[in-house]
Amino acid sequence: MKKKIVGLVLFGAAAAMMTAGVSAEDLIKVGYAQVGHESDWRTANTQNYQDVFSEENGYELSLVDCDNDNAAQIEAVRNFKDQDLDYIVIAPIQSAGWDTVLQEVQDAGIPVIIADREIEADESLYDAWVGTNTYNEGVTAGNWLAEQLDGAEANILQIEGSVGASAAIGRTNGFAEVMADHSEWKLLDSQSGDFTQDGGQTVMESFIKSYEGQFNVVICQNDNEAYGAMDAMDAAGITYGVGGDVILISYDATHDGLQYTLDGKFNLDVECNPIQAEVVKGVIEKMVAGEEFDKNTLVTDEAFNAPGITSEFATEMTQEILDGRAY
Ligand code: GYE
Repeated sequence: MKKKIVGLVLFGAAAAMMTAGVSAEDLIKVGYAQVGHESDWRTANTQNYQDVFSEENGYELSLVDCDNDNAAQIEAVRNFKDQDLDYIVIAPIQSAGWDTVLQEVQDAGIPVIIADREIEADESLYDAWVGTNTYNEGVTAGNWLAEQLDGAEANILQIEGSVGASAAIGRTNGFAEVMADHSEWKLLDSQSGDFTQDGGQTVMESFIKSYEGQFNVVICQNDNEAYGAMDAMDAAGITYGVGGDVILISYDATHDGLQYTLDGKFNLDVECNPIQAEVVKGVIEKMVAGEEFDKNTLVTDEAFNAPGITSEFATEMTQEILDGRAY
């Protein structure tokens, strides 16, 4: 046992020496065109990339916060190409409009990994994709609602994510797929809150003006929008969550979202895992080594509901689950 520990210490020291010996030219240069800083999910995702693509791990990361500006993101990718970085990772703000710049990057011979969201482009224009299945997340929300309502009527308000983002499109379409089987459900309105807390609050305030007393389900396509919607409902004296007038469903399952789920303020939080950088690094390592890699890697998610709710589609939230979260 003692020997083993000594061995580990020596290995650690050797690894540190090796790291110290890595010159700047040896670092693998990765550009990450990040969406922005619109949500807690995004903050966790950025932090995860900074932790994983560290100099210690052999990388020089250029992370550009594109502030949810599609044109700025395309420009960032073009700059990465001009700087001749080794690998380019893109979390696409919009799903459309990528063909030209991807072709330019391909012509320059730089491998591209699409991460987090999806794009509407031919698969030949990028090398790999790593992300979550937001369509399935929408289906999960729908299935859970159907199970819980068990035939009762639903008058639904939906606050969508950013217009044109695959995460919003997927969640909207997945939920709509389930809704199509429920004539007792009515979607009163569905508007974009841009994946932000302010956006969620503004949309909810206007929903309350138009539909007060008429709705019993609110679906927010991320946790931050749900925090804004809660503020708007609090101000209007509308109760939500377990025992409330309104069933509140959210997506992301970031730390605070899960705390609200544990507290019974969210009925359901459908997870979307932001911890994806290690998977992207794995793909890049295979590319560096000239090994085969998966074209598409799905980061899996689950769903969590408030304590006391039994569901085939979600896990009951506990303090233990919350304590075990890394973000
Ligand atoms: O749900 C939201 C973020 O693309 C899956 O973007 C991601 C979404 C996430 O702003 O909070």
